[in-house]
Amino acid sequence: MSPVSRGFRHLTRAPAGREGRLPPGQYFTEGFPVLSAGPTPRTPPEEWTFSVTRGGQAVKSWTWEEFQGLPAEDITVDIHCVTRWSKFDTGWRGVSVDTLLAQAGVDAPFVMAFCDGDYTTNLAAADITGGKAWVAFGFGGGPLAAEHGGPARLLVPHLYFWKSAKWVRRLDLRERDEPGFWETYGYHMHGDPWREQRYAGD
Ligand SMILES: Nc1nc2c(c(=O)[nH]1)N[C@H]1C(S)=C(S)[C@@H](COP(=O)(O)O)O[C@H]1N2
Ligand SMILES: [Mo]
Repeated sequence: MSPVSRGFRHLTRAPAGREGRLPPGQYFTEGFPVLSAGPTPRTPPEEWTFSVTRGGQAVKSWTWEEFQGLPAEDITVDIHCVTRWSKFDTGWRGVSVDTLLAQAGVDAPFVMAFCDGDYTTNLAAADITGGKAWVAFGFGGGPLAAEHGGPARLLVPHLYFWKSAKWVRRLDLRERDEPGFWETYGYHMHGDPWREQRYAGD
């Protein structure tokens, strides 16, 4: 689903005893493929902000320094790309979306994530609240590499990984669910790997 892809060597079955962690139609990889629909944006920290808007109206914004001061968590999760690779036990550090929305003091049933580089993806608010999603800025004990979405990306591990928007800069809360970048090209509006919601109609 992307013009840029590498690291697909060594797609295998899950290691013994861990088969149950592989959703249907997925393969196990120890690598960490990079999937980006365009060039890697590089926003310097002093220009970076993260914003929550509602219906496009400004609600709350954090500078990089302010964002680093928010309570952060270490997260270890399996991730599943719709191109069929899954990676187990990935270790991240980030701020819970619950924390961000609580500080912003807003609520709505749907969210559109906006990124540097014009990528978007749609999510139900219920899929990114209740301890299910983070804005992650760390990976593997260090900063998040630019090709993997640094300085910060959305992490929504229970949905296919295209919902985990790299270089995320804004969450817009909205009343209606509208398709983002890949969803416009026929990918599923929800994207649950356990229900194999790859394409519209799945
Ligand atoms: N901004 C942005 N976010 C993105 C993408 C992208 O092209 N642009 N690709 C998505 C897809 S299809 C996947 S599988 C993951 C890949 O993340 P990775 O490159 O860190 O493995 O990022 C998702 N988030
Ligand atoms: Mo993907």
